[in-house]
Order: sequence, then structure tokens, then C-alpha cells
Amino acid sequence: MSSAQTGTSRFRRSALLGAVVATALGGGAILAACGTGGGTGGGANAQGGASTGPARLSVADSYIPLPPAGGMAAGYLTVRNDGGQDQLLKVTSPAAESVTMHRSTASTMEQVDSLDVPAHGALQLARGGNHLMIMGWQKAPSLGDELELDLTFAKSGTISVKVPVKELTYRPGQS
Ligand SMILES: [Cu+2]
Repeated sequence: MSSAQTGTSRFRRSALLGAVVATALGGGAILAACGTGGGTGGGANAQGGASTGPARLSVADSYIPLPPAGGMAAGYLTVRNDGGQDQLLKVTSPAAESVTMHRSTASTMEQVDSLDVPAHGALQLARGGNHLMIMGWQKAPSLGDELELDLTFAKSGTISVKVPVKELTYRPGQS
């Protein structure tokens, strides 16, 4: 977990967090709990029979909306699964100090320790839903950059993807 960052730097970031994410996600009121919590991952998807067998994962539609002035960014992608159930346990990046997983609920969002990848289904990280929060850039990202994210799964190990930086308003399916 994020042992390297404690105390004052973390505190200062959370002051910035509201404004930046409000811009990125297009709504401010839901952000009060962003960055707090933890330990509540998994659970929601406990189906029985279909979850056996090896997972067969692929990552698609990944992008990072350009963060203002190198500030905190969101990250979105889809993990497709043609096999048995798996879990996303951790995301890191050589380009950033901290990547956390967040889950959106009806009225708020919270940091989680894992996200389920259902058998023969997909884990979607998308605007308004589950997402990644990326902060502490080594170098401020620019449009067109491709940033590495390393996704670690319970059964499938680590999958590295190159994620393009897109305009703030980009949505998958646009060119
Ligand atoms: Cu969040």
C-alpha cells in the first residue's frame, strides 16, 4: 500500500482533489468521500458455478483524461474475461507515485482494495462508475502520451498496458 506517502503531502493533495475530480467527472457533490475508506472490495459478485477455471483476461478501451497541470487524473479501462472469475488487486505505474482503485456507489465513492472481474464478463472502469485515481506524476502528462499501468490480478498475475492520455472530454468510441 502507499507507505511512502504520509502526513503533509497527502493532506495537501486532498485539498486539490475536490476541484480536479469535479472537473474530470463533471459533478462535484459526489466527491466528499473520495479517497477515504478502503477494505470494502469484492463481495458484490459472489456467484458460484461459473467462477471455476482459469481467467482469460484482456484490457480494452483504456484512457486517461488529461489532468489539469499535472494534477490528479482518473483512469478508465475495461478488463474483459473469457474465463473464470478473477480479481484486480493492485494497480501501479512507473509514471506515478500512487494509483488507487475507487468504487462509486449511488451517492459517493470510496477507495477499495480489490475489484471483481466476473467470469465470462467484464470489469468496467468508466465515467460515473468504478475508476482509477492516479497522482504524483513523475512528469506532467501531455495529450498523446502513453502511460504504463501495471494491473495485478489474483489469478492472472500482472498485465501491463500502455494507456493513452486523451482530452478531458474524451469518451471511448470517439476518435
Ligand atoms: Cu474516486
